[in-house]
Amino acid sequence: MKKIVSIFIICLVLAIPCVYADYTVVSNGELWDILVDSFGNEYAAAGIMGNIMVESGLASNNLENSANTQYGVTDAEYTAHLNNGGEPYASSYGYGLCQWSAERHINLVNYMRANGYDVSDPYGQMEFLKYEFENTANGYYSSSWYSNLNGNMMVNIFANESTLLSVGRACTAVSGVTDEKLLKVIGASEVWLHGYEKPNYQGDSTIASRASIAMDFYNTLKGTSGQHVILGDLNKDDNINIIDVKLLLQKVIAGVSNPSLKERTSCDMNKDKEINIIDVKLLLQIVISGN
Ligand SMILES: [Ca+2]
Ligand SMILES: [Ca+2]
Ligand SMILES: [Ca+2]
Repeated sequence: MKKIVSIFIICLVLAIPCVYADYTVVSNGELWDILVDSFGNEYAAAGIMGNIMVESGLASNNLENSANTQYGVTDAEYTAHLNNGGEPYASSYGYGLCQWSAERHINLVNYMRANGYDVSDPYGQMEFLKYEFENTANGYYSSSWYSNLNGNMMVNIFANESTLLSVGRACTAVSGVTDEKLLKVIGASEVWLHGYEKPNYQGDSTIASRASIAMDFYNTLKGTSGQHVILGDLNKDDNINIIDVKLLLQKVIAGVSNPSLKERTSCDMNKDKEINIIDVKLLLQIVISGN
């Protein structure tokens, strides 16, 4: 009998029509949650966000503005072109949250396609960022230890607060900061700049401006990680209801063997890194109980 009731509920839920929301819009808080989840602490998240802000203005469909002019194409039009399978003809310019350019622009497009993402999906881009971080050798800052860094070392540095603090303390481009937490943010921002982002100019003014923005993000968002992405809100309409249950059930029926970052942050109700019928049950219970 219990089985029959369960099957009846599944059929009922699957019969509900649903509409997907726009996945390409990401709030500062949401990005903060994603980065803290990916890199393990708020200093790294702030350091990365300060850099990304300068690169793209946190717009995940942003094609470098000089390419918009050169090719006479808007960010939305170029994104649609890529999503329709077109060649990344503007690849010598930056695209996306980190303004990936040249072969990294092409690698991003290939990664997003291979993993079923809209190329401008901020979750997919943050997943690519982590992938690139861990799999690509980095560092050309030949006068220092940055020249020897690779992706895994970068991950370890971000996870090591004492290293971030010592880099922040040694940073002469930013003066007057004594708070240890802010010094760690400065350290994360600088490691990101020299070890990963590597823009053409990495001098004091670049270091200082990016660290300043990173500290602003830290001061605004510290202590709020995990509060911005609504667990169980699969269609991102800021509500949890039966439509989300349906989407999760469909996902579980289709099978999720290796959950993506987006799937983990929105679907893994019991945070056991697996997405299965237990998560559907937990979400259904929340919807039924009304909270
Ligand atoms: Ca643009
Ligand atoms: Ca929802
Ligand atoms: Ca789970």
